Amino acid sequence: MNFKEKLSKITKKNNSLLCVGLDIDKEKIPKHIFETSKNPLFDFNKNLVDATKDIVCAYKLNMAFYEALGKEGYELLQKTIQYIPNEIIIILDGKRNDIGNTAKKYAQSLFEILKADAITINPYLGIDGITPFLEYKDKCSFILCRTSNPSAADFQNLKIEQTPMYQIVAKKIKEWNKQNNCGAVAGATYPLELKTIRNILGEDIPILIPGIGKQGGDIKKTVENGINKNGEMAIINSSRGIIYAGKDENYVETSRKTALKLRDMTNQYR
Ligand code: OMP
Repeated sequence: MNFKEKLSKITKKNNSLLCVGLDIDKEKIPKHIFETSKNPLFDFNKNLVDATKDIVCAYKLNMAFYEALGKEGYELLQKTIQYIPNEIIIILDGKRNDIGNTAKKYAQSLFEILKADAITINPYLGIDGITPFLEYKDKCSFILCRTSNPSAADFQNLKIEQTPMYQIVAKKIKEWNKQNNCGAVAGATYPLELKTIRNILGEDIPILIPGIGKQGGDIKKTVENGINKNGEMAIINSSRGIIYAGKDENYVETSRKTALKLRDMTNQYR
């Protein structure tokens, strides 16, 4: 099964566009877990997966949070990936890219060693840095188009012959999608840009949309502007807003409630 088939299947099964971001942070995890568990970080992830696996279409693991833990983090990343049920999409968010020779190693590491279904990459180096990722036909490469952060416009809105850079990237993504395995990243915090990106990409290219929850993106606009005509092809991510929603012994229930509410709200606007 290729990425899009897998995405469509799980989106329908769990009736969900929601992606939970497992961005592990020792400072933010409820303190009691360190007293009650021998494996607190893995147990934290495991409990969140158990509590949300019937209401999400994807989990996104941002590599920075795992790499910052050193060897322990790499093992945690692998163990968490293994624990996530096969039917759910795993996105490894490293925003990688480099010259072709090096990009090939990044692609191998993410798709073959870590077994991601999808990854995030940076388009700044152009097509030869992107090709090694697109060689994995059954996977998906989400290319940064218009990011959610406050200074995204520094470069992404610069105009080149009247066209903002992020729109040029969106057009390129469409052109690069010959094997049906490109996606775009567009932040929920910029719904107008998101709408423009969906219009450029058409119906078939998935958009990974972070920026809901802690970054304050508007859910209604995000869904309406990000989905295709079938109400699909948008993966809406929230990390801190869900996984650190609760701070006490009941954190798992609190995270589930928060995720369920977000899943249902997104469905309301599909
Ligand atoms: P929260 O703000 O905690 O929901 O986390 C958002 C997650 O999405 C983090 O892992 C970010 O690194 C990531 N992200 C953005 O926030 N903005 C973007 O434009 C792109 C990403 C991403 O590629 O996932």
